[in-house]
Amino acid sequence: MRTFDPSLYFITDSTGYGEEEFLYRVEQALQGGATLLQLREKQKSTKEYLALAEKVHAIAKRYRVPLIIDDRVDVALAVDAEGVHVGADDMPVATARKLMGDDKIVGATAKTVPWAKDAYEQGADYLGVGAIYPTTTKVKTVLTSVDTLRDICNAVPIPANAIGGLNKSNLDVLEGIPIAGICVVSAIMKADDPKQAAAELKARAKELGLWRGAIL
Ligand code: TZP
Ligand code: MG
Repeated sequence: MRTFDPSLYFITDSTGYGEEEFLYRVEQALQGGATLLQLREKQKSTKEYLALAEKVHAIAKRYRVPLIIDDRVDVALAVDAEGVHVGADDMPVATARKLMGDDKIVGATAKTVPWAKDAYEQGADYLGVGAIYPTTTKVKTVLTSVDTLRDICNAVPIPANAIGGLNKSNLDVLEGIPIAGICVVSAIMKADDPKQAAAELKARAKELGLWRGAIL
């Protein structure tokens, strides 16, 4: 498994942006300090997903930030991305691991302790846990309590990140929970200034000591 820093995990959403604006925002987020990047596309054809993934990967490489592809192992392998993220409706973690190999990052979604343990046992390198708050990002999810988030962090030895509705003003609820970092979509993607938004999130999360579990 590659080493990675999940502390500020930026997940993209190209909805509503032309490609140039989208790629600019991704780059701004990396300049602002995002440490891990996920390309998340739900509407694109395979051809479109691949083409965008290649462009995003070229940018991410310049900032030495690993690129994770959401849902699609084939797209991840085709662009030699650093990893893939699988959820409940995607390929099982063990299958993704088998196809990706041991040198790539395989992330998984987990909303309960048994689910988290199962993902870990199947070979997941990290977990995304949420939604902590209601989210405006298009996603099929339910809320996960902060108590469950804590239990998951304590139940598995891999980094677990909080996700869902997180922004610089509502991270206090995560204080004292041994997460490895935070995942955000809109707080950066839809910000007036994505670079500043990423930098502020990073500063706030550091203030709260949310960096403890990071794999560096
Ligand atoms: N999984 C759980 S919540 C979520 C995903 C992909 C979306 C998070 O988006 P936002 O905009 O940071 O609430
Ligand atoms: Mg998925």
